[in-house]
Amino acid sequence: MKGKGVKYLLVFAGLFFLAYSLMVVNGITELDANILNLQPSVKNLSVSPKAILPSGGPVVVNVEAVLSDLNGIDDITWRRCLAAHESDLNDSFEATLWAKNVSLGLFNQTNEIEGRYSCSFALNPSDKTGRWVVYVFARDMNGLTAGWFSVVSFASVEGNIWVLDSDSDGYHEAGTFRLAESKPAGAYIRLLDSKGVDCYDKNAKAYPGQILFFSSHRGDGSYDYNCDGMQEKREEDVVKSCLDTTTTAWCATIKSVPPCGSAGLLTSGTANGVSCVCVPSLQACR
Ligand SMILES: [Ca+2]
Ligand SMILES: [Ca+2]
Ligand SMILES: [Ca+2]
Repeated sequence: MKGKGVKYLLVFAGLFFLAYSLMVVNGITELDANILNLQPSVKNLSVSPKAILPSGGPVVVNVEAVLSDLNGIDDITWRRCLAAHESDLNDSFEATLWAKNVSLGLFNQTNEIEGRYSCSFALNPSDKTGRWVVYVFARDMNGLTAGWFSVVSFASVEGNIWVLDSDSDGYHEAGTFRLAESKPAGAYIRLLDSKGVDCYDKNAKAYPGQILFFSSHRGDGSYDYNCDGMQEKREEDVVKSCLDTTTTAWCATIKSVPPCGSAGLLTSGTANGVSCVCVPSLQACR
């Protein structure tokens, strides 16, 4: 009975010591965080787009960065996204003008000491072209700072944008942008040299503004040769009759306007002083 009591006492003493040790350890850990003013850190995730294509309107640049501070991310009290044109920066990356200055917001907290932050700003047609330096900046409660730089090329790539013109009619296929200093392999032309967007890039006779009519489809079943989205028939009127020059007999009356590419119309012209000849022709369209 006496031996059992000692055993319980020892187990109790052991548990108490273990709990006390954990409290001390925890206490020390918390004490460390409060005493040490650790510097925040900023790490690059991404800036996109890195090169901005010419555009008639503003282009939004999205920035993502990982910020961490061993004192906890709540310790980071000042977070900014800054961007300056390179001509406004000195050699030590101090800007005389940060033309873009927006706050950096947390969107995904990884853990107590780290989170993913993002910001976005717009580059407008009125902004300077060339290189822009993006600076993500963080400062903690104790005034310790950290930052990270990246570069965005704005509208300086205009001459290096290539587009496909497979049928060589001078009009390019939509959505075929390539960025390259020299001509990529294939039927690429500079965007600067393109006359516009082709509606069908496998037939050089089909392009915006085509004035001619054709009696066979352009290659994909459509007769829209002038790229206006419609298939316009050349002959919309029903030809009533026609004199056959061989038999000098009147041809049968045409009852309806044939569809594009179909026979049924009588060609017009002058023969023997008569204003038409009786030869069936195909409906042409554009
Ligand atoms: Ca083309
Ligand atoms: Ca074409
Ligand atoms: Ca058309």
